[in-house]
Amino acid sequence: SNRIAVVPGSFDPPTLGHLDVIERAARLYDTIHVLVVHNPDKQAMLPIAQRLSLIEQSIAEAGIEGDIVVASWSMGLLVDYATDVKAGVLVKGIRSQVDVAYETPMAIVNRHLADIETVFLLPDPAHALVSSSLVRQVAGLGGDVAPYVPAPVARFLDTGARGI
Ligand code: COD
Repeated sequence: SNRIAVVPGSFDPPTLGHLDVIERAARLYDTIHVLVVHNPDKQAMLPIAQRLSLIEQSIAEAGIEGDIVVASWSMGLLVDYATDVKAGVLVKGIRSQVDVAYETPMAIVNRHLADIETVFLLPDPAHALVSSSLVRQVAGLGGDVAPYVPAPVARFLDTGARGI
């Protein structure tokens, strides 16, 4: 259905940019599935279960309303999950030309594979430069990530998640 959307990502860790996309997608669709997907192109920092828990806490603490399912997926194609939950749309954020280049072929393949449309949201300028990889770098070097991430993520990264 076009009233059900999947908002997929690595969310490693979830950032304020992610939360902005989630909040806006929740306003656009009746039900959204925030889906944590393992990205084989990236070296992971947090286990999937930890990312799930941080997203759930962040959504709750930000008071984001709507029918929001948080789940993870490692069983194959992203569109297989979307088809399973009867979602007709994937929602992604586009920060730059780099994101456009990365997302365009995936959007075309996902439409051909399963007739799933991809809807792109432009970021809020306040969060346009925030990325999980930036947060991983700053956290790894002992810097303060509080300006870039929801409070539950900042607390978690502060209290020893850096593997010390
Ligand atoms: N502002 C707005 N949007 C943002 C921001 C920000 N500051 N930061 C990130 N976003 C957006 C990203 O553009 C993306 O849309 C989403 O939030 C998630 O970002 P990440 O970095 O957590 O996740 P990615 O980019 O690693 O994406 C992982 C996916 C699993 C979604 C991606 O790899 C994918 O779609 N894979 C498809 C797997 C598959 O089925 N392959 C076969 C067919 S192509």
